[in-house]
Amino acid sequence: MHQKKTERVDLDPQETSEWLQALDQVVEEAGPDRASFLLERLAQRARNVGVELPIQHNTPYINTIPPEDEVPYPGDRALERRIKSLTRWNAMAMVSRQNKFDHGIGGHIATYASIATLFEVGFNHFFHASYGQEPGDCVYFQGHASPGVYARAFLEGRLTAERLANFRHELRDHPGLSSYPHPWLMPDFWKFPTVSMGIAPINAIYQARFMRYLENRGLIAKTPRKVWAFLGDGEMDEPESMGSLTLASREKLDNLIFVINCNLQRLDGPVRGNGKIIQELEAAFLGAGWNVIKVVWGTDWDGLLARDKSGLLIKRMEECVDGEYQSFKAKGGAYIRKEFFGKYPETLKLVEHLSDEQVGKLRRGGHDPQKVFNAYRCAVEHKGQPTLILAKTVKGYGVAEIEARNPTHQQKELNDRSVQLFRQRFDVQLPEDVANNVEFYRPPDGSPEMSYLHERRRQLGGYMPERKVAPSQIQAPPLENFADLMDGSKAPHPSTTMAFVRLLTTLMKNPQIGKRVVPIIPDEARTFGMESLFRQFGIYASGGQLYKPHDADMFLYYKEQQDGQVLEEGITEAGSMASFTAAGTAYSNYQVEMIPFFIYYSMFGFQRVGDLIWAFADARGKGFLMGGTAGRTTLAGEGLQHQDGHSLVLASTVPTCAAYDPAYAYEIAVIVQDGIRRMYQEQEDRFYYLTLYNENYPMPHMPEGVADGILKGIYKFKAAEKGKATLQLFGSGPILNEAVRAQQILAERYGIAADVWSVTSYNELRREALRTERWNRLHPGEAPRRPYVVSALGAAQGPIVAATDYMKVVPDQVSPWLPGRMVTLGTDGFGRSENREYLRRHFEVNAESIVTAALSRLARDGKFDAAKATKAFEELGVKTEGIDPAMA
Ligand SMILES: Cc1ncc(C[n+]2csc(CCOP(=O)(O)OP(=O)(O)O)c2C)c(N)n1
Ligand SMILES: [Mg+2]
Repeated sequence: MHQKKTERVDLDPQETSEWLQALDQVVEEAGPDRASFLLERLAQRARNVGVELPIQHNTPYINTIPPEDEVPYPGDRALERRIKSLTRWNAMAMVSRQNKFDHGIGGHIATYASIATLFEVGFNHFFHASYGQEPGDCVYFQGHASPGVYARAFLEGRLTAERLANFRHELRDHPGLSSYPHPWLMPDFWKFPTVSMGIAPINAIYQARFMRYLENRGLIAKTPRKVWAFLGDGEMDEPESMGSLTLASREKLDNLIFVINCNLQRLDGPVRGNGKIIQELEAAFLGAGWNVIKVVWGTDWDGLLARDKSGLLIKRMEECVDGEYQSFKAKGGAYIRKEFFGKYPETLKLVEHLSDEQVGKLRRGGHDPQKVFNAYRCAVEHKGQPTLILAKTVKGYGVAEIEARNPTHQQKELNDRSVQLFRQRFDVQLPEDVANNVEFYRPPDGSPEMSYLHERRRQLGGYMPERKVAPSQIQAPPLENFADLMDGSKAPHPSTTMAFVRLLTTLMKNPQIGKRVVPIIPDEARTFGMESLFRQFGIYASGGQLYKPHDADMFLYYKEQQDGQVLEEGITEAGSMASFTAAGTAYSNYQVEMIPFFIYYSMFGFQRVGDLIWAFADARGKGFLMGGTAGRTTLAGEGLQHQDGHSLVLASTVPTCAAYDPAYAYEIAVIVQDGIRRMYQEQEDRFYYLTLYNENYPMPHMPEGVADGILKGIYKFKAAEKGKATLQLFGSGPILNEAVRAQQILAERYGIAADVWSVTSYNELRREALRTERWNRLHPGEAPRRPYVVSALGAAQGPIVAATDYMKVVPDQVSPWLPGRMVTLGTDGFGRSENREYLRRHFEVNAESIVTAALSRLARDGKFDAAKATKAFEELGVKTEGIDPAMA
């Protein structure tokens, strides 16, 4: 039995000391590399003879880069400090002033106070706005540190004082500044929405991966470009933050640098009061295969560590938990001397030459430009792995009274005394009146600090952040290109999913735009019949295919290649969405327009990764989300967790998302073709969501003159065969076929003529109607305009029965403009494992339910005999006393 580590006692201190001395001697005489080699050999031998080795995923709680490996700081520290102090001042002034003026408007002081050095070293030495003619680095700025980014842009002369004064006032006559990084609100400035915690880390990982994809496919030039992601330590608790770490190491993304601002606090209190967040994250990232650089202590500590021969200083550093580290900063020098150094006489002695004030000011690594610079330098030079920098900082750094206090995150306003202390602390050089009135300040042009600042940015290729849009490079192929979708199907008939795969293949073969198409699939290609893409276009694999696939002798084998086009993501909708985001915003980040199609189980889209989709919209992303195996009754067998009856409802909440529920192949062709035209040719900031189903049925030939209706959301698909219709039937997706069957039953068995309409998008119909209604409301003196849904129906008579494989609220979206006419049938409630016939009967969306709903309604209107209507339920097998599926 091995002894547990905690129970181990030193049985022979003499022997221990000899081993340690031997090691010291090797280090001294042959250097650390030799020592490391010997230890490795020893470990190997130990394992071979059955000695249990402790798994070590932590290094000591000190800086990863020893002082002797540092290079001197290349910049002018004094000038950089003045620039940083002014940025701190303007950021603080911006938030504080605005909250005095407009109480409760919000903003954050403490976060930027902690991250300022981490940003400034980057701005002065690392963040490239461009590499020659090529676009530069992608920098994800920690969202609620935005005041500091604005303050710097103000110093650079890119934002006016008026603009700063209008922080969080975006709806006035003058332009304001958005609270957080939102490309939607500041399209010339912000590139990456980051403030929803967890979005930046996952998007940054996939951004770095997509950069490689574009390089490997020859679509962009290879440059030393990096992805920098500045993240909060609290933020790392989000599952999205750490969920894709191994992708980054597997893909050897040495173009990716995470900088985690470890200020030890989140909103309410300590991130890990009882532990150490830096050590926890180090272990996790090391385990995931990252290069980890810890920046724990500032230069002031180097001397103390060097003088500490007892080893007790490191021991003390290791044994304190973050809750204590927070208190040290909150309570100041005397407290630190007593509680930290005072634990051992040896450590207390180390600081006897320092005053309490000096002890209080012993800096943490993330506030020391020398340490930060060296960490960034090593990160940028590191090859073969992504790098994580763990920078220890103080939340609310330098802001008296709130430094390291639990409520610091929420602090919005500073009193006069705090403002003056802040000024002294950072030695902010300002004219007196500017200081007293807490005004914004930019030194005159030509002053040393302004010249320095501009020169640094010139060296780094321009200012950041800045968002630019490439001129349109894409022409949508004409509809005729998709003839096989337009001309109707022959047996065996396809599903809309199969029709889409044909369309995608056609698009990918298009000589002009084919190479820009990015199919993204989270391990679902076979479900959607897309495996043929693997062989035809290759699966992207940065290292190529290192094995012979077992199916190599088959036509459609599993082909991985370095310039493969398909992103086979594995089972991660969040990761796939992050790829979709990188691809759908490449037109601004790389000046290359890409057309992503993300094909997934519709149930696991909006509901699972809705926040990532929202951020995609904010980022003005373009592309097609394709919700496969859609429809609560069309996806047979799979049951409650898979059957989607509400993604269209969720899609309707995203302003730039045009959502469609097509029934037939030609509808898909029309929507996708026009989508490419609008998004790329016309450069509209919108994207598409299309449902795709797996039911096979005949695809009709596209009728004349319906394209406009398909795009706007409704067209008449099949007029009543005999007589003038006194009833209208709306259908969408495969349920349109049920409406057609209902039309037939109504005519043959009940003598009622009905028209059938294909409703491709209630969402779009509603939006258009709302726009029209708004115009009418705002122009009471002018002739009212008619919403499209009303004019499309024209003189069509009678009530409307709308049936959908989605919730009733989807068709109900248009009922305000069709007052009193709509009867809606939909799939509210939990799904079931069943076949389509039973599912549609259960949810009351089959043809029989449509017929009985129509008769019931006509009877209530006095247009049909009530007794006959009642009997029809029995005749057609529609239960009247069963349980309501909405709650079943
Ligand atoms: C998904 C999500 N949940 C909650 C919030 C609200 N929120 C904003 S900042 C914050 C605390 C952030 O702590 P940390 O990441 O440590 O950043 P710090 O300000 O300490 O640098 C929270 C909870 C959010 N923005 N996003
Ligand atoms: Mg924090």
